[in-house]
Amino acid sequence: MKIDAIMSAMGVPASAYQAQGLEVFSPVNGEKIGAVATIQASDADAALALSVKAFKEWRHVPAPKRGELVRILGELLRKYKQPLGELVSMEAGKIVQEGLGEVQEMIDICDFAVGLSRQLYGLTIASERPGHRMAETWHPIGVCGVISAFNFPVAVWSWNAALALVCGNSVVWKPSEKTPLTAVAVQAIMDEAISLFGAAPEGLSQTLIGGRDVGEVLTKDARVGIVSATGSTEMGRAVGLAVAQRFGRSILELGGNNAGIISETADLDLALRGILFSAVGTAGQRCTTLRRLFVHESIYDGLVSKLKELYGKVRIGNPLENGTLMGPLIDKASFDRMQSALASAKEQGGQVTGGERITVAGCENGYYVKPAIAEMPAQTAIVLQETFAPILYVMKYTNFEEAIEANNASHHGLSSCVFTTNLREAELFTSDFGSDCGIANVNIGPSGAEIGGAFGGEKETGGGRESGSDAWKGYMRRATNTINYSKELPLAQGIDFSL
Ligand code: UN1
Repeated sequence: MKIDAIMSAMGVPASAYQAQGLEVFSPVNGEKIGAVATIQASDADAALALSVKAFKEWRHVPAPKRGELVRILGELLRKYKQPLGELVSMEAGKIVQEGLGEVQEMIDICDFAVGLSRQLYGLTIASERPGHRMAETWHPIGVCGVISAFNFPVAVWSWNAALALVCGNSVVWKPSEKTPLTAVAVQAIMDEAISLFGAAPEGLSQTLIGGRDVGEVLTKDARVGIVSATGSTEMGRAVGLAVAQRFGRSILELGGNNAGIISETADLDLALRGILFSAVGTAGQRCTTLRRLFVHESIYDGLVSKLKELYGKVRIGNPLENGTLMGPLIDKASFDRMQSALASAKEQGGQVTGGERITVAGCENGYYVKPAIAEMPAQTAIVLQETFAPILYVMKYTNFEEAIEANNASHHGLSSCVFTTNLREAELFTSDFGSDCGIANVNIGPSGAEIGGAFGGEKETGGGRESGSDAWKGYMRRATNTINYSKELPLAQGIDFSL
């Protein structure tokens, strides 16, 4: 079977994916592709104890040396890019190009983290007192718990793990129950990296496959210094509250109800291509997927009719086959949610094109759909709800400031974009009065972010930042040091405390 070839190419033993426990069904055709052993919440205790022990050793390893482990991981990911990308495609249902892209993101963040391992810079601060020096130093926190979702089953782990490891933390990963096979494969690759590295403590990076209760251990146990969680807003609310309850730190990357504004000055060819990839790509199952579109009334009819034409040309089918652009939804529940959202859209005055289930030969049990365009009279309740499916709500606007307001009316604040050739509009969109999202793009869709920028967003998106820029600071604790190298003890604030 194909899965055996894929797994053996990465050195994953059959016992790891043909075990007893959680059964895995491919969204491509509904076939069972493996089963993995799971743990109970009670077993997580030992894993955390080991992780704490590993952290205490790992923090003694100099950061550039820690970077060496991540460099080896990046090299192995280059070596296994093809099989791992295909496995992502089989288990998550995204097209192979996007499965490979996801592994590329892993490679990119490894490279970034290796460079970072020599750049965990702190500040030197001017002291108001003579003979004093102030500094800001950065230190590892401890165990970093990673909770990830099905749609980016491997990249999200790497964004967190690569940074956490160079920062001197240990890592415990609870992957989505929908995608445990890719987690098993990534853990095997990590284990290989650790053995090539030679001197990493046991349990430095662990994967715990289990149910929600296992994730809850990570959120509630004070030994987990940072919890980085990606998933629904509902999940993030539970995680955020549990972690806050014990004053732990959380990095939350939750939903997005991302919008695009298409100005009357937009380069329409560019805009159409941008809309298509970000609304239809990954079958609408990225948290950065384009879900709401505000089109200037003067170009609305032409743009929407061209968009419908393009939608009709999207090759929907087996994501493992060359040339396919859109694969299936992850499961039946996802399909049902899409259908109910489309029914609500109609009830709320929308005109829906597409959205029906289609049969793909050889993949009859997969949930394949036509991507949907819902032309809405206004931003109704359903438009303001994130549905993790390829539904694009399209609306007209007259005034650019109103379009920005409409963009910001979402409860979420992850990603956004404007297509315009008007400098004023572009600058306004990215200004203090512009998009309120963590990502605000010009002449490029809202999805497909590079790892070099900080990734995350505001409001119900959770506020966390991962991957590039200074997101590494989220994985370290900051200390302010005041050092007195004088023979006096002057007090700050001008206080005289002499006897
Ligand atoms: C996600 O869907 O969880 O911007 C993240 C993008 C990717 C990340 C998506 N780099 O589309």
